[in-house]
Amino acid sequence: MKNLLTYLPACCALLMLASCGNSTETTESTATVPATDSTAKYLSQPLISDHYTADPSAHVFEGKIYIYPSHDVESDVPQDDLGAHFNMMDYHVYSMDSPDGEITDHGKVLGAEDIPWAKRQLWAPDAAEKDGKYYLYFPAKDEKDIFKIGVAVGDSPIGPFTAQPQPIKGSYSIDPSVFGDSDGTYYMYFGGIWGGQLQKYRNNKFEDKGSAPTDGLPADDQPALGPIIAKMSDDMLQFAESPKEIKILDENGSPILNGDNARRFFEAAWIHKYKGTYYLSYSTGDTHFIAYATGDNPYGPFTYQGVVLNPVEGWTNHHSIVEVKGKWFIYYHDTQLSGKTHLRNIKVAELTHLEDGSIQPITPVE
Ligand code: FUB
Repeated sequence: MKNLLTYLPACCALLMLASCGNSTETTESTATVPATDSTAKYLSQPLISDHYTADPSAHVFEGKIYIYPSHDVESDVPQDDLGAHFNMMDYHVYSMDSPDGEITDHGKVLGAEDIPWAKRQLWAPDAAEKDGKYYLYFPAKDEKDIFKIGVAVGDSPIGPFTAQPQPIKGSYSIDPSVFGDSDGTYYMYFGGIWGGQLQKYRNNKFEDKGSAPTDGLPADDQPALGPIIAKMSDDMLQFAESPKEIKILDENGSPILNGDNARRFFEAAWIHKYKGTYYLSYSTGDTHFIAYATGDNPYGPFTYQGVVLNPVEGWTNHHSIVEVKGKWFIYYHDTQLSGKTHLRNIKVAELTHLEDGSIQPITPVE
């Protein structure tokens, strides 16, 4: 009975989705299903409602918005604190002419079966364009259940993408995001703690200190782990340097500490550049914020500034920030359609930089 009740919201959502008609490749940006919490007031409605999507990385390529999310699926893997139930096996690509327009599902562009080294858990991806080629970056667990980051190459933003036979040399952990700076240099930011395994590494070396989510984390009065950055090689297929840890500092110039859960880095690093300043935004994980810190170069250090996105419905919070025709938007996800942490739906909202360069915090649900 308990199982049935647990699955009921998702089943209802799916039944209602089915009744929305033949779930075509194109979906209206206005959801036609009711909220799982009928009293909740959502800032935005799900962009996709015929399957589950999360961790949306949005970019403008060739004048159009392309979105590269995770493809959430139900699976028989039991829930745990390492996120084993996030057992995704493929990626779709979506496009929109404008953030308030229709969204087009371009279908599956890469699956675990196409990636020689990947076994399971295809988590949050990102994409980049260079010289007319498109690169889809993704984390996945290998045969030994260790997260690595791979890349697949295509000739168009919607693929098809062909995976490289091996993961990027020296890559580890999850949540790659690739930022192309105005001087033509590309950098990958990556890393995530707990199930994302970042706490198992120091100075790029694997040091397994146990299997609990917090084993390997610094003590609470020590600097928190930061996201990792590496410059990409000219061919975008490898790191051009040894990855480095990014420092996130507080207002006094001291490192944010591991015990400062409301401000320390957890996962989902994303960079955008606004008026010459680099904005590093990231999820604080168990406190569920998208926070941001600013710096004057891609490597940081970055100084904590505040919250971009308050907690969404669901446990995870993961976003991207993109400029579209002079306006800024945040793509994010919540669990409005399913009520389940691992079955999410992507959304979009406008983001405002205030006169002083700070970001006006967004509240996704009230
Ligand atoms: O989607 C799986 C994981 O959940 C992502 O990699 C994390 O950022 C979190 O959103």
